[in-house]
Amino acid sequence: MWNSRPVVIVVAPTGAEVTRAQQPALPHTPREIADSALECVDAGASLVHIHVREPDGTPSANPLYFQETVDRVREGSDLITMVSTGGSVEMSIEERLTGLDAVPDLAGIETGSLNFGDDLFITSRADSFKVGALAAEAGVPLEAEVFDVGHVHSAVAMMESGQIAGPPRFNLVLGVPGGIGATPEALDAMVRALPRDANWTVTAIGRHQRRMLALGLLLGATGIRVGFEDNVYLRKGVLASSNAELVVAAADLARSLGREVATTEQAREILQLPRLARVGS
Ligand code: KMH
Ligand code: ZN
Repeated sequence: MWNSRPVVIVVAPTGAEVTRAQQPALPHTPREIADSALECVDAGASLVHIHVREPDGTPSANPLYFQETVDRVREGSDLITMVSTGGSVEMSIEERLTGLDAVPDLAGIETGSLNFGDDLFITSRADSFKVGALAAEAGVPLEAEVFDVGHVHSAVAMMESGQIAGPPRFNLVLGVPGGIGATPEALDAMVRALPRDANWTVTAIGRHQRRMLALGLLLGATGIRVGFEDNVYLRKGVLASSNAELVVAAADLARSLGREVATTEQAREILQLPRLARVGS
């Protein structure tokens, strides 16, 4: 299903796993994370996927860091703010929920568990229900972060039963060691499991990222994701100098394949998120 709509470019500036030893430009503080996201606006990003860290780079669940990051992004742009409730493999589900306090435009929700490299990344059904209920209470729309086909099935069931409020939004994450692979067959299997009217973004980890994003664009993905959370390289052997450089490359890729790049306003419409209420408008 070809998608003639502009593509939403998502930037994930820091994540929880990458280190400054791997990527010297990795942002740590709320100011650094927000500044890095803001640099990506002119490059073509319309949505920022937020994790926060301690100043020394340790993954953090401090709600004040989420609040400061969201506030800074909103002060400087119309970017859609999305907080992770995946956090890091070390965090309890309670810690993973703290980003919701910032009342972002969107939050992720995990709908299953997997091996995550050498670690376990556990999200029980009860955990998902907790995230779904708290997001509903806070009025924060959700996107399912799915790492395998079973997670898609579980998310669909939770959407149908109302535990995850609609409309259906998915981020298909390919290539986590322990999750589904970054292959055309894997992407096809994930897409086939989606509801017909779903919005879906492609995220791919590591060296197969570019071709999987390209394939997603050709198959009609709503969005593609780049940023240091997923890949620190611009191309083989060349570290990216910034998240913005990765967004520029993603936008070039989209345009080269016949997809326009969504503005923040278009992205809100595509993802069925409320338009921004600006003072005086
Ligand atoms: N850091 C991973 C364990 C998400 O943001 O929803 C979880 C993650 C997924 O990054
Ligand atoms: Zn994440």
